[in-house]
This record gives sequence, structure tokens and C-alpha cells, in this order.
Amino acid sequence: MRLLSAGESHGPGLVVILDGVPAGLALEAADINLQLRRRQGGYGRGGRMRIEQDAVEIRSGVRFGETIGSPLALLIANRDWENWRAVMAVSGEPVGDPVTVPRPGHADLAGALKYGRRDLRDVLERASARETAARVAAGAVARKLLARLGVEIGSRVLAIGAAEARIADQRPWRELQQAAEASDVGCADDDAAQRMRAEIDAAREAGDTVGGVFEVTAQGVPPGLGAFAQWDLRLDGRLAQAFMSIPAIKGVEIGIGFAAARVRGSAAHDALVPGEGARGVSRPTNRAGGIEGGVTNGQPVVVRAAMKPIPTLTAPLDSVDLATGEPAPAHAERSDVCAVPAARVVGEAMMALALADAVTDKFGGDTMAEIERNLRAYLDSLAAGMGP
Ligand code: EPS
Repeated sequence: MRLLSAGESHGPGLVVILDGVPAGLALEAADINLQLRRRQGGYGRGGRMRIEQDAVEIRSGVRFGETIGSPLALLIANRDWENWRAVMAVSGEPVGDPVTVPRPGHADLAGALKYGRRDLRDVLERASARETAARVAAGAVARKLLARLGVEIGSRVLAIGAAEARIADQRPWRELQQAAEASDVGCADDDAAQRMRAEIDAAREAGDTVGGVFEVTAQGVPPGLGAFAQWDLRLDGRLAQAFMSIPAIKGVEIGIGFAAARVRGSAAHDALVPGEGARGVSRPTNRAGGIEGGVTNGQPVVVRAAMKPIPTLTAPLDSVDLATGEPAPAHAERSDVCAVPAARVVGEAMMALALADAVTDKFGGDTMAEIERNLRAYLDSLAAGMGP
């Protein structure tokens, strides 16, 4: 499955093309809108989310509530465009003051150097995390495909600034998901959630921003997805790319991640015991995060990502006015104080896209019936203890 998107943050809207979606998947706009709404929520979001009520228009690839095997074309309108028609006009003379003072940490300067633009708006409009709405729309389709195969995806926020949740929470996965979903910071630990809100409030009062860590989990993932035969087929590598590509993500861990480097092998790996798993083998722990040798092993896939604080500060950092060469405070415009609760929803979408891609690689990608048949035969062969 291949995702392409286009659209500026304050242009008319986002255009999404998702190619390679199998035929025979039940799909309604409501499935996508549900996920778009989740992305818009969260404590710490800025004024833009009060303007937008993201909703998708399905322009192709679906008939009578079912995918037909052709590329999906999805549109998400920007309500805010009404306020930016003149500044973002496709033709005519430039309107409004150009943005000339780059924000440290944002794509502003790098993009201006790359594309030779004087007005940094030409850069920041596409670099904006508004683009993540396109990923969430496409991810909602991948998620539906996976749900049909018994794969469920959830997430929780583990840290915002210095406020950290209990990582080793012993509650069942579904209970953790429900608790995270009910929290406006996406955190399943109420105590920590309170401290996270305080971190966001303090950052807002200081004209500053704050980042954090979130974890995305996929349950019910069949073994055998991904491959070690070539570097670019390793599923952990693909997941790392998918998560790292989310705006503001600076680190990705799978399973115990960086902590594995600080312990011995005996504490880093998951011992095998006779049990209910494929070929009669189970694991009491999941330090590997569901992936060994770049291939899923039947355990839940667990990815954590670290998000830096958003670079748009209302009390800006020092910068340089590119028009004059003089020192100047960085450009400040409406933004979020903290988008970690939204980023966890984007992370779920990236997990769904990467897994759906790996599923169609292994089990075929033309029809849902074909995928289901191939998956069932594979799982049956594992249960019979022989391998495929
Ligand atoms: C976003 C829309 C943007 C920002 C944010 C994410 O809207 P606006 O720029 O109009 O306020 O809220 O974008 C950024 C953090 C960024 O760095 O560009 C969204 O839809 O998620």
C-alpha cells in the first residue's frame, strides 16, 4: 500500500491517495472521520483545532460501502482556508507580509535553503503537522483492513515534559486503552495525567512548548511479517522510518529499545517456554516488542516515540531576519503548546500503514477474501506444528 498526500496547512485542503487497498473491504467515511476526530483532540492543542472539524470526502475507490481495488482518493477540507484565501491564492500578486525570520527547530530555514524561497510561508505551509491529518485518514483504512484480520492498534502517552506515567502498568491491554482514550492527555495513569496537564499549563504560561513520549501497540499480529533477507524489508526498520517521519519525532524505540543496551543478554531477550503460541512455543515476556530479526514473532508489536517540543514559541528564541541579516526574535504564529496526545493517534496510523503493507506483502493484496484465506492457511499450518 502506498500513501501520497498533498496540501498546504492554510490552502483549500488535503488530498490523499492510497494505492494498493485490496477489494472487498467495508469502508465508510465515518470510519475515517472517527480517527480524524481523535487526532484533533487533546489538552494543549492551539486555536486551529477549534476552527477545524476534519471530515473526509471519499472521491474514488469505494462503491456501495466497499473498496473495489482501485486507488482511494480522499479529500479533507481546511475550514481555515476561508481566512487565508488572499494570502494563499494560486495566482495574482503576493498579499501580506512575507515571513522572513525562521523558527529554530522548524523546517523554515532548511526549507528556504532547499527550495530558494524568500517567504518562509512557502516552506512552513507544507512542513506543518496539518499534513498528519492525511496520514490519519489513510491509516484509518489500513486499520480497518487489519481489524478484519484480528489486529487491533492502541496507544498511550507515557511522558509529557518531566511528568512520566508508570510504564509497566499491569492492567490488561484493553483496560489501558480505555483509560488512555478517556484521558485528555491520552495517558492511562490518572496521577501522571494530572502532572502532564500541569506541565502543559506551565509551558503555556511561559510562552513555551513541551514534548513527550508515546507508545503504540498492535495486538493480534500474525508471526512472519517483514523479512531479514534484505535490509529494507526488516519490519523494525520500516516501523522506525514510519514513526520517525512524524513531524517532531526525534527518537523511536521498539520493545525495551535503548534500555536493552544497558542490561546483559539474559535480561534483554525473551526466554521461550512450551505453550499455546505457534509451533507450541510461548514467551512470558515481550522485551523484543514483537519483532526478532526484522520479523514479527506473534507477540504484540510495541513502538515508542519521543516527540520534541513544537518549535513555534510565543516567547521566541533568537533568530536572524533573512531579509536584513539582523538578529530578530523568531517568527511566532498560532500553534500548539503540546501535541503529544495528537501524535499518539498519528503513531497509530503509521503503525497501521506499516503493518497493512507487510500483511499484503505476505498474504496477497488483491482481495480481502484472498488475504483472509492465505492468513488462515498459514496460521493453521503453524498450529499443526509444521510451518508453511
Ligand atoms: C496542525 C495545524 C496547525 C498547527 C499544528 C498542527 O495549524 P495552524 O498552523 O493554523 O495553527 O496547529 O502545526 C504545527 C505544530 C506546526 O509546527 O506546523 C494540525 O492540523 O495538526
